[in-house]
Amino acid sequence: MSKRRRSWAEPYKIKVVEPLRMTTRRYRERAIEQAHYNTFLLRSEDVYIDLLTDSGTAAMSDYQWAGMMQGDEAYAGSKNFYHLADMVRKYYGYPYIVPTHQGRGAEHILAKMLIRPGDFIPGNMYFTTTRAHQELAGGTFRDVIVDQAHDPTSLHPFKGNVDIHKLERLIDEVGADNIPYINMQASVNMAGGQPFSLANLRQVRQVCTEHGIKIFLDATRAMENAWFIKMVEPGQQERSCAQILADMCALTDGCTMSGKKDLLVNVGGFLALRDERLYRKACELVVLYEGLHTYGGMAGRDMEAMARGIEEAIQDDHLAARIGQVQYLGHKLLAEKVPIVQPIGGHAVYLDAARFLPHIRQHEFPAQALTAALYLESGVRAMERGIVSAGRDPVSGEHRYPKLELVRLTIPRRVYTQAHMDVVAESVIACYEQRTNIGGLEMTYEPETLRFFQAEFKPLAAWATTLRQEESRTVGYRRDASGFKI
Ligand code: PM9
Repeated sequence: MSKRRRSWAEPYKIKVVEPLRMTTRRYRERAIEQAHYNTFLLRSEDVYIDLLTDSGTAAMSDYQWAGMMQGDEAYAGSKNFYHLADMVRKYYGYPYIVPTHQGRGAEHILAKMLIRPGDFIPGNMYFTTTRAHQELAGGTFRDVIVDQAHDPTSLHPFKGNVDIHKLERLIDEVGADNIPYINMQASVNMAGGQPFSLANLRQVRQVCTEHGIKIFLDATRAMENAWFIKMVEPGQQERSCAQILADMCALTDGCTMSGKKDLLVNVGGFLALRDERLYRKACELVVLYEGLHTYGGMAGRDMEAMARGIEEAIQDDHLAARIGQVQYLGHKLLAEKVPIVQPIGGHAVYLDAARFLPHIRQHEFPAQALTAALYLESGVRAMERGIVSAGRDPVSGEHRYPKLELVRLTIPRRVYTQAHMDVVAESVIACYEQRTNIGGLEMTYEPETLRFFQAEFKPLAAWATTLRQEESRTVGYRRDASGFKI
């Protein structure tokens, strides 16, 4: 038999399709101006290929849709809740679950239960909603991720790892009594979708057990993290992602979950716990903020889709194709020397806006400007993950200046084909070739919390002039004998 490497293909075929709309450059100029240069404020109808997020954007299977028809919409004790709880026990191993409307609902309840004003919460890099809930509860987030995570060029295979010395230093500095838990995020989002290793999690467990500190896993993309462990960590290659996920969870005290990512559903989340006393407290809080403890803001049909999604999402062939598609796009960009975060992560390719647009200073929002430029170029929608997302320091009120100034091209699960990835790569490369024409932005409206969602911008004077000159260029997509062209 030939030893030649064989291609992988998606482990499904397509039954239902949703048409996409192409637009002209002139149309997009108006659209992005009306959206105040913030891709969150665009109408989705005006987007060609939507890589804003992998959150709630997956295509469900026929098995999941069939489950939607079996929604038990009883106020209390829906059979779908029990199915979901069984699946969480089977694959994640946590005995207690409290459904929530999405991940931040679980983060809110966890923070309210465990954080006292003045506490410190270490984590392997911040995530926007996670840190916001920690701060709302009176806590302070402390970053204990390895330094390599802040370097987009470092090829460290586990850039999601905790730096154990940083964790121990924090314990020495503030005292274990003031650290209710460490937040251990899988596939670290703001670092580029970077995994942690099982060996690192074991070390964290050891330190936390010594000091009586809990570990809460942000399991939003834990299955994708498990895939990287299987690929890279010594001794894990023959194991299934399901076995690795079980090991990851066994080392933790519970998890918060946004089911909108790994779990192939459009809405929903949960908080999972080992401790019965904490579970009872969470049940009290969920009825205040989300809904009864057997639905927590989700419809019965949505819980059924999630229960079925868990079974599908943990399959090795699904994860191979999902992450394979992300890698495919990343390698296309690397081949053209476009600066991206390496290693390529699990759910997205991250453009390194600092190296892409070195002429734009960070306080002129280079990553935000690049998302606008990419949309103008081709109708591809991406998300800023830099200074705008980082927000302001609650004490000093100053911008936080993150080392990473990134644009995230986030791939929804089971939605786009490799041909879409080719178009995206061509669009990014076209922007890269014209990068000196892209200018900075000025923020004209700034919400107090999670500003990236609704902030408004306008181009700085120099770029505004270039944009006006470009107005005569009505490029868009058109078809010629060789296919679609930009
Ligand atoms: N992540 C994302 O696009 C959606 C909202 S932020 C633009 O990446 C982690 C690691 C996440 C996450 C959401 C949440 C919150 C928690 N942890 O959006 O509330 O990536 O379901 O989850 C988004 P929900």
